[in-house]
Amino acid sequence: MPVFTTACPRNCYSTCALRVTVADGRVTAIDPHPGNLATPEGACLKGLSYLERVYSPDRILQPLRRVQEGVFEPIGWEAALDLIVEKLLQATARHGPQSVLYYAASGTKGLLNGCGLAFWRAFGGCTTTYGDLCWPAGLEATRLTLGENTHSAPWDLANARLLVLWGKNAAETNIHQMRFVEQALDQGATLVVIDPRRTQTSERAHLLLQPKPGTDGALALGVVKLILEAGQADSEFIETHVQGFEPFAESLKSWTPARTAEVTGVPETQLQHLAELMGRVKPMTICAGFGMQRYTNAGQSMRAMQALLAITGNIGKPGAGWVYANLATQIFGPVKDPLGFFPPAQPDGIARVSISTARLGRDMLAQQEPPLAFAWIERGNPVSQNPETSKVLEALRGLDFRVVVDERMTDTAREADLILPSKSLFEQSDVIGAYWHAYLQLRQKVIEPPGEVKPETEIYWALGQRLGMTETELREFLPEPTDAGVEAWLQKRLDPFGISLDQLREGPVLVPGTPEVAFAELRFATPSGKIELWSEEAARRWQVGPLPEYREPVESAASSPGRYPLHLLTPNTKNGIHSQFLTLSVIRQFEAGPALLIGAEDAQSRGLRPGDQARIFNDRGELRLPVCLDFGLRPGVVVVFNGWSAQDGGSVNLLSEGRETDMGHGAAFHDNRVEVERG
Ligand SMILES: Nc1nc2c(c(=O)[nH]1)N[C@H]1C(S)=C(S)[C@@H](COP(=O)(O)OP(=O)(O)OC[C@H]3O[C@@H](n4cnc5c(=O)[nH]c(N)nc54)[C@H](O)[C@@H]3O)O[C@H]1N2
Ligand SMILES: Nc1nc2c(c(=O)[nH]1)N[C@H]1C(S)=C(S)[C@@H](COP(=O)(O)OP(=O)(O)OC[C@H]3O[C@@H](n4cnc5c(=O)[nH]c(N)nc54)[C@H](O)[C@@H]3O)O[C@H]1N2
Ligand SMILES: [Mo]
Repeated sequence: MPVFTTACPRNCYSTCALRVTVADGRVTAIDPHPGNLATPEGACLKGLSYLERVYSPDRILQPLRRVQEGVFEPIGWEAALDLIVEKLLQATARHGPQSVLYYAASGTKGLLNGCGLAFWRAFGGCTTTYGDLCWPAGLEATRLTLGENTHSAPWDLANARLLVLWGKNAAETNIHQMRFVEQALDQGATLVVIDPRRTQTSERAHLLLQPKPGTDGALALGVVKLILEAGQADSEFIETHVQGFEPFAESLKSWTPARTAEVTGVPETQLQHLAELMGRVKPMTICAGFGMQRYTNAGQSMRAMQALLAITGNIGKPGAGWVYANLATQIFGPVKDPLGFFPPAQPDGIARVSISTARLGRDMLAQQEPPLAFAWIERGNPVSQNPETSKVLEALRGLDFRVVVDERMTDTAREADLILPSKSLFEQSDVIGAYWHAYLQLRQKVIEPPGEVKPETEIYWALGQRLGMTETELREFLPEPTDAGVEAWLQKRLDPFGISLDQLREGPVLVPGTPEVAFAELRFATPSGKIELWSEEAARRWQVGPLPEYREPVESAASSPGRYPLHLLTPNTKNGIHSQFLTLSVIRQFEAGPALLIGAEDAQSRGLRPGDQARIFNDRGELRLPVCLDFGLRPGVVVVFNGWSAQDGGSVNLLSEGRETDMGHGAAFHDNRVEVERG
């Protein structure tokens, strides 16, 4: 039976290499691929569940047209494309091409994703979004401090003597990283976890700090001050490689242990303990997750955390450094995007890049000259995943026509006039990068698309032809709609790097020149060439202080006391990727459905018992969910995981506000306070 090399393209750190067995045109087994040294254990439950997902009866296999709310009926491709052309021409005749919104998010990785925006440019223009739901505050904070987003090879973690998993729940969101954490622990390393809740990751920790949400910046500044006072800074390293140390040290005066403890809620003894470890134990790696950069003060917090590495000289050495996101595989300029989920590139007047992803609903509603009339949504589920669901719904419902390209019925697809079926990972080849390891991988076509499914590039090709584009024009930005056409298109992009598709068919290939240890030469692509604690650019570009400073999150106990006393966190499920996988029966065995996680004291004071129905609300909306006691939560913090559908009752973004992070145009999902009552 044929066995193929491929890789999981989900928006997830691990981006596992896979070996897939195909029998009679059907995928029958998914096994580990030893060629990816970061993921030798192979797929997690989600990856294994493709055996169900790809063949699931829930999959959409033909275009569907909405006949009334919630009711869709099949429509042939010819009629579907005719209808799209009619509606596009209507919209452009009235308001011009920028009345078309093109929205794409992170449903799958791949170089071919770039064809979407290229098509809408060739169409004559569109309106699209800037920013990103996922990681940009941390990316920007890292770029400002270290000059670029890179980190040491995943396996270098095993060399750390002190490991800090800060706002990162690797045991559930980057499962393969735990292998290297375990290796470090076996060699006697100390593990610190910093998270307002206890997680599967913190079970392995020697020290768990549970700060108030959104106070990590204060925590970092307070600990820096303790390390400096103990005389444990690495003066030589600071002198040679750090910009702005003196004003930074000066700025920390007010961060006494007492004040740090009060702001963060972390007891002074624990602050002392952390400072003592960080001052003494080397090398130290900080693995920063994406959780604590979903706040209005997030970029500044991430800069403050990096200062801990700078003052202790923990950069550029084995086992030391900052592990956030590794963009080593971003090599395909000018639109550098092998992940295919960076914000659309350069405003050029044709693509009007005017809508903030974080404020999608509000900005769509506010859009004039021209107003929006038509939306094309692919690889995204904004009704579920973008902040402020009620505004997103209002904006979508106000349009004349909506097309959604997806594998299955989602909260967003339900709003569509026309749903177009999308391919699965096994049904078209593409080249994918990653953001944790530095492997380029081939997501290989191993089966034919089922039913009437067409990959997006083929949909665009057919649509382009109907709109009067010639084959020569289409070839400018699209692969020809055949397997050979796709392969030729991909090979052309790989050529400059001396990598062949045949090589990728054998196994993953490390991007040439990727270092094992990041910044080993201690050269930084910042304006000063040093690690920048003082960043003029931060101040100029984002109107924050040039030094990392702490500001209260917009919604915190201190800034909005009283009415909404509970802080709502909405992290990721272990067995889903955002809104994906959660409908599958194999996954449902482990993820029962959405629930409110609440600590015993907070539940008791509201008369709530396990299994009761709770109303979780704020000024933006409400949810009704069963109560589940969680003894690992910091008091005052409640949790509802993101990704559950409206049908499951889990539209958690009804409660969040469309609000950007302080830098990078990210979404401040966790800057969110609620009250809970029986109901
Ligand atoms: N409250 C709250 N909200 C959050 C977060 C949070 O922490 N809290 N996290 C945020 C983060 S980090 C992220 S990255 C976003 C994710 O936001 P999205 O990227 O919008 O969410 P997903 O559910 O991963 O995927 C969107 C859709 O892509 C579809 N899809 C998958 N493969 C393909 C394909 O090949 N073609 C097409 N056309 N469609 C495909 C899937 O079926 C799915 O419906 O959510 C954000 N939302
Ligand atoms: N299983 C699974 N894996 C995934 C995903 C998924 O949906 N499911 N999504 C992928 C994507 S797109 C992303 S962005 C990554 C995200 O990967 P992670 O960053 O690990 O995930 P999150 O769940 O967003 O947040 C991590 C932790 O941050 C904590 N946190 C929240 N607020 C704060 C705070 O103020 N301070 C501190 N110190 N901690 C805080 C949360 O409690 C949570 O445990 O995971 C990727 N991998
Ligand atoms: Mo994300």
